[in-house]
Amino acid sequence: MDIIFSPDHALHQSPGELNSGEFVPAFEKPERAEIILSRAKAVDLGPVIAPDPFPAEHLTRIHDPRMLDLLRTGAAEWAAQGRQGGAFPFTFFTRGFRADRVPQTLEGRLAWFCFDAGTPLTATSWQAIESSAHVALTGAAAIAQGKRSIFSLCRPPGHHAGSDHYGGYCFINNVAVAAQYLLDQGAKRVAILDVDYHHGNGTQQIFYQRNDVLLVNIHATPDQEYPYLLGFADEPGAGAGEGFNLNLPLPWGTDWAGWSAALEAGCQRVAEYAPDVLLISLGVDTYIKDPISQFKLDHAHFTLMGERIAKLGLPTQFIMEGGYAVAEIGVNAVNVLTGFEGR
Ligand code: OKP
Ligand code: ZN
Repeated sequence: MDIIFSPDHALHQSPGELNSGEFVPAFEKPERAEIILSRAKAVDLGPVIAPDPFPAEHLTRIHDPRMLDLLRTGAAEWAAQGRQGGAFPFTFFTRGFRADRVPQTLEGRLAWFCFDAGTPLTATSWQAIESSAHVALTGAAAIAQGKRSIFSLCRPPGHHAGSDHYGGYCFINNVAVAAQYLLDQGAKRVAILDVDYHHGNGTQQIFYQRNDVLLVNIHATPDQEYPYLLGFADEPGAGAGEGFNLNLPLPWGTDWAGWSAALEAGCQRVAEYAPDVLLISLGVDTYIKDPISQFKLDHAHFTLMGERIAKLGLPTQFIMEGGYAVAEIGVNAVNVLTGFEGR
């Protein structure tokens, strides 16, 4: 399986995040991608290929250009105002605030577009953010040209980023950009299976009213877990999209028995949809030792996950999302891929 990877991911290095009332070192750090890449090389997964450049219109197909402007220039503006560290919001947009005008100040735009205190912009973040989207697009282009499987080793991740909001360590929704690219290249139906521990709220928001993208999400219930505000079972899609969003929330403590039952249900829905292409939002923070998660999957379960996905028999693009047990993240992510390959 070809691996799409850019060393530019390391240009995004979060200075830290607010966690339980304290500013702590970021969980989403550059070592994550390097360790996955090392493991992929160690098992000879396939050639490592650099991303191609793509025109910005592939990003504006999914995202508000004003949000992309903020991601591109916000950190420089922050520094020009004499501030150190990453550009974080201090206030957050919510019900009751003016929904009809995007502010002009940097503080106002951060409040408008960013939804949490864990997703700072630094001086060189944009290059990493854009390269991550290009890693997804390059993988999608390979699938459009007939490849049966691809691993897009994206970093930073993307599934929490919506059309006009970002957070959860995510800036551009890489899997959504890839899905739209595949549709633009002629695919009629694309399925996304999100196996990250956290609900992919951004991906859901982007495709909620559409039936050309089926989204299946397996995740910790928002009754207990981030992102808290979306990802419940009673979110079937709306309008033309009704029936094309399937949330499979699970409680803290879920082990392979519970998780694999949800995977089975999700795979059956994907098979019924009969997509042209399958995209996997591949988070491995379901791992038992993940530092911010509460599921109980172990190394061998990731192999089984890949095997089950392979049984769908679809052209499949894996797109990296979360996973924070840095030492073990390589084994877990690559086990999904070797499981998929049946080895
Ligand atoms: C991104 B992805 C930890 C706070 C966690 C954000 C989690 C984002 C996860 N106490 N806050 O889905 O892996
Ligand atoms: Zn996650």
